[in-house]
Amino acid sequence: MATHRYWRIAVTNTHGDNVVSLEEVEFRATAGGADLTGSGAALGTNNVGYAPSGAFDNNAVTIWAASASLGAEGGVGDGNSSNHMAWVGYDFGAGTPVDVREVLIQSRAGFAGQAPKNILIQFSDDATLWITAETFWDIPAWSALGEARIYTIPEWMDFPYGARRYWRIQFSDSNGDTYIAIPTADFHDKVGGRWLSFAGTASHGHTVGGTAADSFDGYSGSLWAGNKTTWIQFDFGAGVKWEFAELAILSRASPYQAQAPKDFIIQASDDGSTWEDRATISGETGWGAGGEWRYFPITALEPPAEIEIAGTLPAFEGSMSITFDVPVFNIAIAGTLPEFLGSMSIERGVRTMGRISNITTID
Ligand SMILES: [Ca+2]
Ligand SMILES: [Ca+2]
Repeated sequence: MATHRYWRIAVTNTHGDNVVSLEEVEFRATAGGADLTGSGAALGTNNVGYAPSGAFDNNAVTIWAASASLGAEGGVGDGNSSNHMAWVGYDFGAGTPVDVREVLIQSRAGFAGQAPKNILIQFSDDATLWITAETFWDIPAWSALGEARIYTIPEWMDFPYGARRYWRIQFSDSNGDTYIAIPTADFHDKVGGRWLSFAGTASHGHTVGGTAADSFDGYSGSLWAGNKTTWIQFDFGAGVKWEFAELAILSRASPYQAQAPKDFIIQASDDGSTWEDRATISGETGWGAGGEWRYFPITALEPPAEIEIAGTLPAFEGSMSITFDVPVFNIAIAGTLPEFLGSMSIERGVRTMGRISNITTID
């Protein structure tokens, strides 16, 4: 249960139009539950004369619409850093935060191209820092008649174990050139995901052309280039963390294929100074002449096991061992440990995760 004052739907691509529009949005606490909106205030991007309130008035005739210049390259960006994303949301009011677990989206009749294709469901406590609760990519085309669809939001517990604020690409070699050039580098929260570096700060170690922001803008028409042993990184901002599933890189087209990266390490950090390696890529040669997308998997960090002993250990003689094949970082004993002879050890070994209860005999 995680309640928040503000919730929104952020759209990073449509089904072809540079304007996104919706007839209605409902935020719900449970599947099929009542719409939580009504007593608060609508908010969102409002730049084409269709205010966010049109999405929350229970009237299909009124719409919310906003320009987002989304169509240039499948919504991954258009090179205009201030104009990537449109969003519509709701302020549930001070002191009355809500936990949204289901969202209904009603598309606009007659304007299927304005229906969302990539969306993020986000929450905030101050309407400034927005945390992404769930993403939906490559949403299928919507009926031209207008259509209501339901999206389920998982319970928000915390950032994933390996989520980090800073992500970096540390290069060590190119495909033959003195420099590496990167038109597009997208970190994806899921395999096949989409551009997410819409809010934050890019930086680089060295440049001979462009800035790292040109690599992280989701737009192939701009690029950063620097020496082949430097780095580019993205700071997603204070309070925001991501655990990524893959890095997508678009190489530079002919005659600059030699500026594609060959060897590099994907790194993550919480403070921008201490880095952990998340993926090591080597021997990436043969990039296509037209510019080529390649996708590099990033393995999620597995959290250490956490275990709770909830039962009462009986008195016994002999020894008892509890073994794990992963590091154990927290053991909570909620029951009573009796006096016993012998020894008890907790070691790495056969994996047992979760709660141990109903302990009767241990020999
Ligand atoms: Ca409406
Ligand atoms: Ca670019």
